[in-house]
Amino acid sequence: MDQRELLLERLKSRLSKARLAHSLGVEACAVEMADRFGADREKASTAGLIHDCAKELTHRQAEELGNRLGIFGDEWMKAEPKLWHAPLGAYIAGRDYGVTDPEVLGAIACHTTGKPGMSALEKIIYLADFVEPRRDFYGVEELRACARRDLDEALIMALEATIRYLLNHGRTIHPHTILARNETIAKKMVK
Ligand code: DGI
Ligand code: FE
Ligand code: FE
Repeated sequence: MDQRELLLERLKSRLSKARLAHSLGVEACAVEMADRFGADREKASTAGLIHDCAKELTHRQAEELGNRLGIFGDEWMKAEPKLWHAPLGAYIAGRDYGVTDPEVLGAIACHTTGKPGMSALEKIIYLADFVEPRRDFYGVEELRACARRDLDEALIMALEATIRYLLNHGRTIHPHTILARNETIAKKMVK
Protein backbone atom coordinates (compact mmCIF):
# COMPACT_ATOMS: atom_id res chain seq x y z
CA MET A 1 0.00 0.00 0.00
CA ASP A 2 1.41 3.39 -0.83
CA GLN A 3 1.35 6.36 1.52
CA ARG A 4 -1.78 7.87 -0.01
CA GLU A 5 -3.73 4.63 0.28
CA LEU A 6 -2.77 4.38 3.94
CA LEU A 7 -4.04 7.89 4.59
CA LEU A 8 -7.24 7.10 2.71
CA GLU A 9 -7.87 3.88 4.68
CA ARG A 10 -7.49 5.72 7.95
CA LEU A 11 -9.71 8.57 6.85
CA LYS A 12 -12.42 6.12 5.77
CA SER A 13 -12.73 4.87 9.32
CA ARG A 14 -13.00 8.37 10.73
CA LEU A 15 -15.06 10.46 8.31
CA SER A 16 -18.57 10.15 6.95
CA LYS A 17 -18.98 9.18 3.29
CA ALA A 18 -19.96 12.73 2.36
CA ARG A 19 -16.94 14.25 4.08
CA LEU A 20 -14.64 11.70 2.52
CA ALA A 21 -16.02 12.58 -0.90
CA HIS A 22 -15.46 16.28 -0.11
CA SER A 23 -11.87 15.50 0.95
CA LEU A 24 -11.18 13.63 -2.30
CA GLY A 25 -12.62 16.59 -4.22
CA VAL A 26 -10.36 19.01 -2.35
CA GLU A 27 -7.38 16.76 -3.04
CA ALA A 28 -8.07 16.63 -6.79
CA CYS A 29 -8.58 20.40 -7.00
CA ALA A 30 -5.47 21.07 -4.91
CA VAL A 31 -3.28 18.85 -7.12
CA GLU A 32 -4.60 20.56 -10.24
CA MET A 33 -3.88 23.99 -8.76
CA ALA A 34 -0.43 22.91 -7.55
CA ASP A 35 0.50 21.92 -11.10
CA ARG A 36 -0.84 25.18 -12.46
CA PHE A 37 0.73 27.51 -9.89
CA GLY A 38 4.00 25.71 -9.29
CA ALA A 39 3.45 24.17 -5.84
CA ASP A 40 4.38 20.63 -4.78
CA ARG A 41 1.66 18.22 -5.96
CA GLU A 42 2.47 15.54 -3.33
CA LYS A 43 2.08 18.08 -0.54
CA ALA A 44 -1.11 19.40 -2.13
CA SER A 45 -2.47 15.85 -2.31
CA THR A 46 -1.71 15.03 1.34
CA ALA A 47 -2.96 18.34 2.72
CA GLY A 48 -6.10 18.26 0.54
CA LEU A 49 -6.95 14.72 1.50
CA ILE A 50 -6.62 15.10 5.27
CA HIS A 51 -7.44 18.80 5.79
CA ASP A 52 -10.72 17.95 7.59
CA CYS A 53 -9.37 14.94 9.55
CA ALA A 54 -10.41 16.54 12.88
CA LYS A 55 -13.86 17.62 11.71
CA GLU A 56 -15.76 14.73 13.26
CA LEU A 57 -14.36 14.89 16.77
CA THR A 58 -17.14 15.50 19.27
CA HIS A 59 -17.39 18.99 20.77
CA ARG A 60 -16.04 17.63 24.05
CA GLN A 61 -13.10 15.86 22.43
CA ALA A 62 -12.23 18.96 20.44
CA GLU A 63 -12.49 21.24 23.46
CA GLU A 64 -10.40 18.94 25.60
CA LEU A 65 -7.70 18.50 22.96
CA GLY A 66 -7.77 22.21 22.15
CA ASN A 67 -7.21 23.10 25.80
CA ARG A 68 -4.37 20.62 26.01
CA LEU A 69 -2.70 22.03 22.88
CA GLY A 70 -3.29 25.65 23.88
CA ILE A 71 -5.11 26.65 20.69
CA PHE A 72 -7.50 28.90 22.63
CA GLY A 73 -4.95 31.57 23.51
CA ASP A 74 -6.77 33.45 20.79
CA GLU A 75 -10.20 34.55 22.06
CA TRP A 76 -11.72 34.48 18.56
CA MET A 77 -10.76 30.85 18.18
CA LYS A 78 -12.34 29.98 21.52
CA ALA A 79 -15.59 31.72 20.55
CA GLU A 80 -16.13 29.78 17.32
CA PRO A 81 -16.09 25.95 17.51
CA LYS A 82 -16.28 25.68 13.69
CA LEU A 83 -12.70 26.96 13.52
CA TRP A 84 -11.19 24.38 15.88
CA HIS A 85 -10.84 21.51 13.42
CA ALA A 86 -8.15 23.36 11.44
CA PRO A 87 -5.46 23.67 14.17
CA LEU A 88 -6.59 20.37 15.70
CA GLY A 89 -6.35 18.77 12.25
CA ALA A 90 -2.70 19.83 11.94
CA TYR A 91 -1.98 18.14 15.27
CA ILE A 92 -3.91 14.96 14.40
CA ALA A 93 -2.24 14.80 10.96
CA GLY A 94 1.06 14.50 12.79
CA ARG A 95 -0.13 12.19 15.54
CA ASP A 96 -2.36 9.78 13.61
CA TYR A 97 -1.38 10.14 9.94
CA GLY A 98 2.38 10.38 10.29
CA VAL A 99 2.63 13.73 8.52
CA THR A 100 5.73 15.68 9.56
CA ASP A 101 6.07 18.18 6.72
CA PRO A 102 5.61 21.66 8.24
CA GLU A 103 4.26 23.05 4.95
CA VAL A 104 1.50 20.44 4.85
CA LEU A 105 0.70 20.91 8.55
CA GLY A 106 0.66 24.68 8.08
CA ALA A 107 -1.81 24.42 5.21
CA ILE A 108 -4.15 22.26 7.31
CA ALA A 109 -3.84 24.62 10.30
CA CYS A 110 -5.00 27.71 8.38
CA HIS A 111 -7.46 26.14 5.92
CA THR A 112 -10.56 27.61 7.59
CA THR A 113 -9.57 31.20 8.44
CA GLY A 114 -6.59 31.86 6.18
CA LYS A 115 -3.85 34.01 7.70
CA PRO A 116 -1.50 36.80 6.70
CA GLY A 117 1.59 35.65 4.80
CA MET A 118 0.06 32.53 3.27
CA SER A 119 2.30 30.30 1.15
CA ALA A 120 1.18 29.12 -2.30
CA LEU A 121 0.28 25.73 -0.81
CA GLU A 122 -1.79 27.38 1.95
CA LYS A 123 -3.69 29.48 -0.59
CA ILE A 124 -4.29 26.41 -2.74
CA ILE A 125 -5.75 24.35 0.12
CA TYR A 126 -7.91 27.26 1.28
CA LEU A 127 -9.26 27.68 -2.26
CA ALA A 128 -9.60 24.01 -3.15
CA ASP A 129 -11.78 23.64 -0.03
CA PHE A 130 -14.02 26.35 -1.49
CA VAL A 131 -14.30 25.25 -5.11
CA GLU A 132 -14.15 21.44 -5.07
CA PRO A 133 -16.86 19.98 -7.33
CA ARG A 134 -19.37 19.24 -4.55
CA ARG A 135 -19.48 22.87 -3.40
CA ASP A 136 -22.61 24.65 -4.50
CA PHE A 137 -23.23 28.27 -3.56
CA TYR A 138 -24.04 31.49 -5.36
CA GLY A 139 -20.95 32.58 -7.30
CA VAL A 140 -19.05 29.29 -7.10
CA GLU A 141 -18.67 29.04 -10.91
CA GLU A 142 -17.08 32.48 -11.08
CA LEU A 143 -14.75 31.58 -8.23
CA ARG A 144 -13.82 28.29 -9.94
CA ALA A 145 -12.96 30.13 -13.15
CA CYS A 146 -10.88 32.67 -11.24
CA ALA A 147 -9.05 29.93 -9.31
CA ARG A 148 -7.87 28.60 -12.69
CA ARG A 149 -6.17 31.84 -13.68
CA ASP A 150 -5.16 33.96 -10.67
CA LEU A 151 -4.40 32.55 -7.22
CA ASP A 152 -4.41 35.87 -5.33
CA GLU A 153 -7.50 37.21 -7.08
CA ALA A 154 -9.37 33.99 -6.26
CA LEU A 155 -8.13 34.12 -2.66
CA ILE A 156 -9.53 37.64 -2.25
CA MET A 157 -12.89 36.52 -3.69
CA ALA A 158 -13.07 33.53 -1.34
CA LEU A 159 -12.05 35.51 1.75
CA GLU A 160 -14.57 38.22 0.91
CA ALA A 161 -17.33 35.66 0.34
CA THR A 162 -16.57 34.24 3.80
CA ILE A 163 -16.53 37.69 5.41
CA ARG A 164 -19.86 38.57 3.72
CA TYR A 165 -21.41 35.29 4.86
CA LEU A 166 -20.25 35.82 8.44
CA LEU A 167 -21.56 39.42 8.47
CA ASN A 168 -24.92 38.30 7.07
CA HIS A 169 -25.24 35.69 9.79
CA GLY A 170 -24.08 37.88 12.68
CA ARG A 171 -21.04 35.73 13.37
CA THR A 172 -17.60 36.75 14.58
CA ILE A 173 -14.91 37.21 11.94
CA HIS A 174 -11.51 35.82 12.85
CA PRO A 175 -8.84 38.57 12.52
CA HIS A 176 -6.71 36.29 10.32
CA THR A 177 -9.47 36.25 7.71
CA ILE A 178 -9.46 40.05 7.55
CA LEU A 179 -5.67 40.32 7.67
CA ALA A 180 -5.29 37.80 4.84
CA ARG A 181 -7.78 39.73 2.70
CA ASN A 182 -6.23 43.16 3.41
CA GLU A 183 -2.71 41.94 2.82
CA THR A 184 -3.56 40.27 -0.49
CA ILE A 185 -5.36 43.40 -1.72
CA ALA A 186 -2.52 45.69 -0.63
CA LYS A 187 -0.02 43.49 -2.45
CA LYS A 188 -2.03 43.78 -5.67
CA MET A 189 -2.16 47.56 -5.39
CA VAL A 190 1.63 47.98 -5.29
CA LYS A 191 2.12 45.65 -8.27
O1 DGI B 1 -14.57 22.19 6.98
P1 DGI B 1 -15.33 22.65 5.76
O2 DGI B 1 -16.82 22.69 5.99
O3 DGI B 1 -14.98 21.89 4.53
O4 DGI B 1 -14.91 24.19 5.47
P2 DGI B 1 -14.13 25.20 6.42
O5 DGI B 1 -13.03 24.53 7.13
O6 DGI B 1 -13.77 26.37 5.54
O7 DGI B 1 -15.19 25.65 7.49
C1 DGI B 1 -16.25 26.47 7.09
C2 DGI B 1 -16.92 27.08 8.32
O8 DGI B 1 -16.00 27.95 8.99
C3 DGI B 1 -18.11 27.92 7.94
O9 DGI B 1 -19.16 27.62 8.87
C4 DGI B 1 -17.67 29.35 8.12
C5 DGI B 1 -16.61 29.20 9.18
N1 DGI B 1 -15.58 30.25 9.10
C6 DGI B 1 -14.65 30.41 8.14
N2 DGI B 1 -13.89 31.52 8.38
C7 DGI B 1 -14.35 32.03 9.54
C8 DGI B 1 -15.43 31.22 9.99
N3 DGI B 1 -16.09 31.46 11.13
C9 DGI B 1 -15.73 32.53 11.86
N4 DGI B 1 -16.38 32.77 12.98
N5 DGI B 1 -14.72 33.37 11.50
C10 DGI B 1 -13.98 33.17 10.35
O10 DGI B 1 -13.08 33.96 10.04
FE1 FE C 1 -12.51 22.43 7.15
FE1 FE D 1 -13.15 21.04 3.97
